[in-house]
Amino acid sequence: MRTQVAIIGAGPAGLLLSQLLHNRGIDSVVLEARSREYCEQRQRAGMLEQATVDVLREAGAADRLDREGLVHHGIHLRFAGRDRHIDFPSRTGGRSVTVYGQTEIVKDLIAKRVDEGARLYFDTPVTAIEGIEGDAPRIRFVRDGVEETLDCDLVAGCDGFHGVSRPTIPADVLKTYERSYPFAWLGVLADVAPSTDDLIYAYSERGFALHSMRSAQVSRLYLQVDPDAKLADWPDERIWAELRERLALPGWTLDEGPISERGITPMRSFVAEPMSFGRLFLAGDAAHIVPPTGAKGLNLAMADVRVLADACGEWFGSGGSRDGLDAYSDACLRRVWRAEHFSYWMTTLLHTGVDASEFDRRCQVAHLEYVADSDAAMASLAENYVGYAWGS
Ligand code: FAS
Ligand code: PHB
Repeated sequence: MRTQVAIIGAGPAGLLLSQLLHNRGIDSVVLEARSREYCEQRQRAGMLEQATVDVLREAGAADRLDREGLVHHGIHLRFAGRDRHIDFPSRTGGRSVTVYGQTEIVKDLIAKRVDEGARLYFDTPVTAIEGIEGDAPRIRFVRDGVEETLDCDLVAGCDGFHGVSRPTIPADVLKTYERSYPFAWLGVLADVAPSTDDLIYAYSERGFALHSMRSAQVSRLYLQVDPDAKLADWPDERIWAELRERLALPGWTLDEGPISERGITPMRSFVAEPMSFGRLFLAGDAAHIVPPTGAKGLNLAMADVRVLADACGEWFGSGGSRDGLDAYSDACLRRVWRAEHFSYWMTTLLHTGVDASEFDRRCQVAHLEYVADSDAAMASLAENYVGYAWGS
């Protein structure tokens, strides 16, 4: 088999890249280890920056997003019996965000790629990437139990944190940066109308809680838990009791309902540099991970892919310029590091480690008070949350 761009992974990064390349007349093959059903039901992100909405529209994959996405004009910071709503448009020159589940983006992109006859193969794990330092990379993969090969001009490593792409970059070239956190998130989907208009980010002595949503009928909620927490220790009653405690505000009640999905996500900050080597280009979680507090993971992946698609357009186009590909890593990393810092800042602002001292806790509340009472601080949070203009 042969193609121009071999894409490893059919998460949001790989699927969007395949569509953007197709729109630029560039052929690709997507190889995905898991099943289509697994990819479509995997509960993850839910908050889209405007730039992400724009690139999905550019890809021609935003019809349902435009119908069903929930535009949000701010968030609530809730702590010490206070609730401060931080408005985005008035603090960012009119910008907002959209709530639309990553599962829905994956479904929309898969449907479009299949409609357009894309070579998109599920249950097809890549086992090796060869020849990235030359001009004829080769991918080895397994399909129906048989090893096959795919020859290509470029390889896009969109295979997430645990994929095979990043380790293909030589150890003496690759540099990684990492921070782990002494807590994780327990996330649930509940069949109950959200009890809030905009998302609530709540700091409490008992730990962080987030009230998000997926639609007018489905709530998405998260609790800070210990890093080694087990779902078995969190029956529904305990989840709702903890959410009620941590989100509590005089005069406000949390509506409960049947929990349909639950999962525990570890919290980590991670960056791999460079994001490219020879003919291999990493995008999305294959290159970087952020704690979900800043709602940046999915948005970073989409931003990487837009840069890569433009660079591929230049290289495969009439000009044949490799400038965009050579600049890819640095162009992405500037945005990645800004999102890494914001995600770290939001996480440490709102979470207390179990071993936090009284001094730490009092400083944290003072920091929250400052953010809630300072227009400058709220403007800074707002402009980071709604996302950065491309290339900034
Ligand atoms: P993905 O991990 O989504 O996709 C990679 C794909 O590559 C997978 O389908 C995998 O099966 C495939 N793959 C791996 N190895 C392969 C191989 N050898 N061969 C072929 N295919 C292979 N972000 C937020 O903004 N908010 C959130 O609340 C949030 N929650 C999250 C919860 C969890 C449990 C996780 C893991 C992540 C969460 N994220 C969140 C971040 C998440 O949304 C990612 O940023 C997003 O999925 C990144 O997309 P991709 O880079 O496409 O990687
Ligand atoms: C979500 O809706 O899944 C979500 C929203 C905002 C976050 C994290 C997750 O910061």
